[in-house]
Amino acid sequence: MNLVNSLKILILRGFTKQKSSYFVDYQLFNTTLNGVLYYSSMQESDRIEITMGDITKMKVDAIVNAANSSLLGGGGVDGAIHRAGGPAILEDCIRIREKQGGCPTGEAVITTAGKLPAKYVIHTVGPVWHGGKSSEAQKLATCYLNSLKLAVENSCQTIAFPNISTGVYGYPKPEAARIAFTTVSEFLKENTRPEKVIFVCFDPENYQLMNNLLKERGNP
Ligand code: AR6
Repeated sequence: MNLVNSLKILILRGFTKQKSSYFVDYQLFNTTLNGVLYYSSMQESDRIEITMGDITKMKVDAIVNAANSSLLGGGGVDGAIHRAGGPAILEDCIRIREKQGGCPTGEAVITTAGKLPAKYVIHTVGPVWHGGKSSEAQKLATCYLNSLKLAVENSCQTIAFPNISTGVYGYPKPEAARIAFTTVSEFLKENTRPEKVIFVCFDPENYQLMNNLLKERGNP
């Protein structure tokens, strides 16, 4: 009996959908049987984690730096990454500057992570907050998007983000959190990689905001 004929005598009698599975009743010749079909119900929000702490300590494939266009380092998370990662990061940044100049707002570049536990640092330049009428939202979304694309191109399965632009650059935290969360969620919906995105918050307000967004999407 070939496959087509065997399928003709297998009649689906009904099914009930449960979380992650279908209970199926089917008829084979004169016998009614049942079985369970499992399927993956993983949502993009299952691939997002929120944590509080210092991003330089993260053992992930890539951590993202909230850099400035010069790529020569600065304060905040940028300063922390260069201090903890050592001179190899700056050397790579200088090589990139020699090739392409600096890094425009919204763009991203990748370097070694030097002495950090991560494999790479992805440096992106967030927008300075000027009141919201200078395409800040679109530029901030592009930072997340370009960092994710660069991570995928470099086979990174895990990536950690700080709350880009919410420090020295003055972006209002609630709006920045929503842009970060939405942009990352949409990317994960369309792409199987990276497997995991971690938002590493350094202050309780950002941590609370990000957690609220994750809860809105149905995660505990
Ligand atoms: N781990 C995780 N997050 C951190 C850490 C850390 N170790 N340190 C600070 N943050 P900022 P920006 C958080 O100012 O606003 C630099 O001088 C911080 O609490 O680092 O994008 C660059 O060179 C805040 O929520 O970056 C640029 O000139 C977030 O990281 C400029 O600042 C971003 O704050 C970029 O400004």
